[in-house]
Amino acid sequence: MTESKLTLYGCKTSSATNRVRIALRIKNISYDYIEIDLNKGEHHSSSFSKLNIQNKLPLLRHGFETLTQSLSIIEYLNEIYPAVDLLPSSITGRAWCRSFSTLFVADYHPLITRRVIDILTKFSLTDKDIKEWKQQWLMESLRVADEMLSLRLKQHNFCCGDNPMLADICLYAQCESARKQGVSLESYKNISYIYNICNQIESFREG
Ligand SMILES: N[C@@H](CCC(=O)N[C@@H](CS)C(=O)NCC(=O)O)C(=O)O
Repeated sequence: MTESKLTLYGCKTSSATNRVRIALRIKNISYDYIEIDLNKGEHHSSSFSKLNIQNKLPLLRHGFETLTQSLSIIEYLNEIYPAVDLLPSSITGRAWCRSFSTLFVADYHPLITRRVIDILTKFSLTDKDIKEWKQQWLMESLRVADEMLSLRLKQHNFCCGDNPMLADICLYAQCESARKQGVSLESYKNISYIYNICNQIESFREG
């Protein structure tokens, strides 16, 4: 099964796609990439709807399997390519790593997605209102994450120890979204620390 071709459908502006691409690069997995341009609405095309009824990115095809949800995709990749583990070895470590990652993926990122912004726009919100909406949820996510990290960064460079893992990937992708929306990371000391280290690692930087 691991020999089957991997194809990732994503968009270069998509934070959820970014998570999966970072994981693929850290694990040095080769894959084909198909760009689905969210700006052009290509995720609503009938051909893409046939692949993902939810019309969301990313989507991974592996052999006959079609997977959605960035977190599940990364966990799947982690299981079929176990070298360079993206989860801690202890049970509590794994639980914390998943919990921290889910904070972004389930609680905060959905609030600033295109489908939500499209609805807000229908309620006559201005561009300025929308920007403030996005910034407020990005800042709230960073505030919570920074607090959660304050107890953990005493001896380590990354969220879960000495190597970048799922939690760092999700944090980094959220930081990239924040920066694109003009949110400075400077006041989030723990996050800035990890972000700057990750930024020196090629797998994290877009490419
Ligand atoms: N929980 C999903 C979120 C997927 C998602 O919302 N992706 C965005 C791009 S970052 C998307 O496809 N947006 C299209 C839309 O909101 O209509 C995941 O982590 O994969």
